[in-house]
Amino acid sequence: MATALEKWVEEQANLTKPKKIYWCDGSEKEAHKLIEIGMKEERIGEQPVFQELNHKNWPNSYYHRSHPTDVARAEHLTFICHPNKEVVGTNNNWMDPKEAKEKMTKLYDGCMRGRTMYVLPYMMGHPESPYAKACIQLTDISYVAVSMRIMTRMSSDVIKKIGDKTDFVRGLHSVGDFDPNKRFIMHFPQEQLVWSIGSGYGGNALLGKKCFALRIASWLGYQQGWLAEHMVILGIKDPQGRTTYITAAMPSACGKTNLAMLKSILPGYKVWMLGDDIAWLNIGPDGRLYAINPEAGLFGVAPGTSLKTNPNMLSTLRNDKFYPTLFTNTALDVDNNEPWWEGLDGNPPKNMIDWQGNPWNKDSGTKAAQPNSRFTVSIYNSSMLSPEYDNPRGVPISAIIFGGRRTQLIPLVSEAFNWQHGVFLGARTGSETTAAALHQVGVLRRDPMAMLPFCGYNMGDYFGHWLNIGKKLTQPPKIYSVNWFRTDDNGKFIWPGFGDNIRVLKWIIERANNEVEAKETPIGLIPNKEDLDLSGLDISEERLNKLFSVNMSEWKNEAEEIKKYFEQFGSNMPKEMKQEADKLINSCK
Ligand code: SAT
Ligand code: MN
Repeated sequence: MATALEKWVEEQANLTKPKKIYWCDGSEKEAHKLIEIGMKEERIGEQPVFQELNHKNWPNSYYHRSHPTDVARAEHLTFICHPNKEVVGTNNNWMDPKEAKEKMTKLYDGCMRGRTMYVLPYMMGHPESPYAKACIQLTDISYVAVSMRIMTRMSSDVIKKIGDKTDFVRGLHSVGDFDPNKRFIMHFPQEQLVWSIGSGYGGNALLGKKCFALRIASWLGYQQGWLAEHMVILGIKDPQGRTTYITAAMPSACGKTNLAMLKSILPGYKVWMLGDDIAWLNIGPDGRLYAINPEAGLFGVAPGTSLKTNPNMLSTLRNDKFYPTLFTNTALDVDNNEPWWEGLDGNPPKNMIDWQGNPWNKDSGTKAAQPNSRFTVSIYNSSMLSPEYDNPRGVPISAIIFGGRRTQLIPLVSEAFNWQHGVFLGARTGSETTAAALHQVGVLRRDPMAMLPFCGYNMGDYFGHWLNIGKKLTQPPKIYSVNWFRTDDNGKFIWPGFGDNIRVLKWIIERANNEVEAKETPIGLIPNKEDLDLSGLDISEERLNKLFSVNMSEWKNEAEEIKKYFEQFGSNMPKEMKQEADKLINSCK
């Protein structure tokens, strides 16, 4: 008798009509074979799917160029499909599941003709974790199969684990013909199902990541009493040998990955990384909040990664432990057959081609690497991976940080008065746009909890869910706001950032462990001067004051804008969030 899994795979094959079906086992031997297929057999246009890079300098590394129209997540083509539009909220594109299925069935019909369908069995989370989920993705391109081996725990054991059960997470993915007009990413939360076609890139195609581990998982968490969050997880070891675990959410271009891999400049402090993108947060038996990273790899933006900004990442990328490492849409140093990107240390090499394969030099007037070019590398290749990473129960979280890029207004760090105020700090999160992000520079975009593109249900209900989780925690983490990006009157950053951010983390863990007092302001608790460790840092009293200054007339505007922003989430918005905004407005009088 065929299992539910076998039947489902057969049905999808009847629809998509691949030449053959290949069940992956997740082994290294198989990864070699898939890379080989990507180099010799499969193509995107004229291009092979993989090219080998210089293994002397970049061990186990391969290069991939995506279709030129397919270089980032396609939010306008991403839908949540639930019969009730209200459940989905104004924060998502909505489609009725029946309509979505009809539309996609037409596009999927025969889309894998002449291609191989890879069946990828993978776990999100450690297989022994009570919080882990067994998943199957089908795809028709070796790049996605290999990427999923890096990003998840892929193994044929997952097939055994699923057995004849029906409740596994399903994803069907095809690159189709890369036509942007026939590109869709459809989520069916009630069925734990994702259907994606037309893209082979990142979050559109690696369905365990944003599609499942955030959009569908946030919905599951809402039903089941846990949280799926867009957060890094790290442990900070202090000179006493104690490790305090924290999570942090930040919109893109705020240095989230650099924070996850922070190299401390304070002696005796060490950061252990547990995750750089996604955290699943569950209430433990002791009433504390426990975090696991459901992923097993890092899918990071290459441009800007250097020995200065993230030395740990560069050594991770050059580690040969886990096979393979992928570079997607970076530029290429032709003479040395090495990847290159803007912001990498040193001058651009002489003989270069850009991410589309055209000759490039610094006078070309374009970027050599696609600004969203990426590396895909196993988390096990990082020398700073926490020894607790594989702990099935996760790690107990003492502090949650919300950050954004704000050149004005928001102090370097502040602590919420309580959980509800902390949820408000998360909900107001926003970031000013940078040149890297193809929009007008310096415009504030709100991105509550950095989850706006990833919350799989009504944002108002999501805030309500956060408030409820707080009520169930007997030992809730403290909640913080950070802002590394405040500028002086000349537009220069006041705070050095990067490795110096450990000074802020130090204060946060001391507060979380009830070891220092703090100063009350209307917007939250800020450090007493003597408690922020500034040893070895040359910063004037005046600049320090500016970092922490609270200007109440500016805050009044902010509070009113936040209140207005919340209105779009309609009647599902919990009254507590409006109350917090009103409290802030009143304290500005
Ligand atoms: O492409 S991903 O969604 O995985 C990465 C990102 O855009 O944050
Ligand atoms: Mn992300």
